[in-house]
Amino acid sequence: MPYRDLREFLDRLASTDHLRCVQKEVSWNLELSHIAKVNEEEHRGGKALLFENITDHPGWRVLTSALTARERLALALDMPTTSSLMNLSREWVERIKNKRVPPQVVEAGPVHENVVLGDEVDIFKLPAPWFYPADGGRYLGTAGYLISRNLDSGRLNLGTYRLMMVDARRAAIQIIKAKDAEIDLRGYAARNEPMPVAYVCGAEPSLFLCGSTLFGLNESEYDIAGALRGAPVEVVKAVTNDILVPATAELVIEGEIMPGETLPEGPFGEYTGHYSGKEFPKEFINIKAITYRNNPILWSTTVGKPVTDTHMLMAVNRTASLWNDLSAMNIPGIKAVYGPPASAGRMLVIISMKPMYHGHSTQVGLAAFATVTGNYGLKTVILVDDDIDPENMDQVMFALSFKFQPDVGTQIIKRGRSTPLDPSLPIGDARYMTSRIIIDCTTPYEWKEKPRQIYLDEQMLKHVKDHWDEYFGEPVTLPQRVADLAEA
Ligand SMILES: Cc1cc2nc3c(=O)[nH]c(=O)nc-3n(C[C@H](O)[C@H](O)[C@H](O)COP(=O)(O)O)c2cc1C
Ligand SMILES: [Mn+2]
Repeated sequence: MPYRDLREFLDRLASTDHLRCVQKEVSWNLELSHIAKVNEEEHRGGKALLFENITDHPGWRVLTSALTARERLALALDMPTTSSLMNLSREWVERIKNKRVPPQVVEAGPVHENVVLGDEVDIFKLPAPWFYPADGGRYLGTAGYLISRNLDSGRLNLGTYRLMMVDARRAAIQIIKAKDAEIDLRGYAARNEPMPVAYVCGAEPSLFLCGSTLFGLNESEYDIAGALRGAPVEVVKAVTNDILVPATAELVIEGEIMPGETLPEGPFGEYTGHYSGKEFPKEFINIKAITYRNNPILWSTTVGKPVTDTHMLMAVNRTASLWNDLSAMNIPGIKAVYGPPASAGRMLVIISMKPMYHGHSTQVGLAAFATVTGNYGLKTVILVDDDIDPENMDQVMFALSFKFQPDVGTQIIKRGRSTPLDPSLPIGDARYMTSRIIIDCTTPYEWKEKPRQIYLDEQMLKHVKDHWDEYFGEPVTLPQRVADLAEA
């Protein structure tokens, strides 16, 4: 059964021992984020944290680290907690393949239990954390998403763009060039009209997972989230405009973005492990209303240095969208695709494949860069043979060490689309373009005589496993990969 709201997901985390509630008073000013970061780093993803007593903000709760562990990402997608990240991505691809489930409009929802309008609005009453020392302000939107409508097609877009509080009724938003909401904004700019928007902080988890995934410009993340969770998302009309918002959202900020009007925003400690910045002025939301549930929860993520839940969820959703795009190209021989969390699933990916014709591996590398997902900021594609598990870093290092020749195995591509947050590029406009590299560790198709890998003898392996407890008095606990490497 899909989760109705964020609370049902948290109940599931609590019942599986994945949630810790923090009752002690905690300051929004660095303390909250630092507790979350230590929790995430010291305990391999830690547990999800629900802060229930935040200085200056009685009645509010803040959720962090919701998706920092693989098991919790699996629970968010209602998958077995034993699933690997790559399995989760594969399941994602299957669930949304040729399937869209539009949202269902309902009359009313708990998101409107509390409505604050006009001059009454003061976003500094919301418990937004100050995350890192050199940040430019308090970030209200980290695990949130902006909903905007395209004037030509009418489609509603959900996009996760960071949101910094500026003053009582203004919040600056970082919508990077050519993101869907920026394209939507161009339509309003042509008419010199403000773009009505809503910003959601905290709802059923598949919405956040989709809000931070690149789909085509004309796709509504609502329809994809519906397919991913297996039921339509229930939405209600916003109070002050015609945007549809999740009926069970914890907190929604309604307002308008005026094209061309900008404010300083940032710096902010980003997922690249570096601050990014004030160098680009940003649009801002002129806030008209705030609506929230009783006993509300603000969902936040620490972003920052890998690995946080931002990196974990991007490993799953970027791998899924890249895999999905590659599948649509009908290239044979691709076995698995994996963008590891430390690369946020997007700067570096590993693809396993079986070379079937001359130039096949180069085709796969170039195809990855040409997809909607890969085109945006992907720098490194590592190609490995199909007996390497891309999620097993020992096996990937083995391939890089013993199956890779730097001269013939490397191809460099220039002038691709970059993310302006990439700290390996000089600050400024140079950050919009990146080079790319294919690191090809596959055994060349054209080699007549191929080096022979060692595989265990299938029959003897079975015999040994079957008799394991006779040798050692306990059942077999061999690593999965020994079995995977046995020659089929
Ligand atoms: C936690 C988190 C924060 C993000 N912050 C931003 C941001 O500030 N600006 C941005 O353009 N993209 C940001 N992204 C990436 C976008 O969410 C992603 O590119 C998404 O595809 C945007 O939606 P769109 O494709 O509908 O434009 C963030 C992703 C995550 C997971
Ligand atoms: Mn989109």
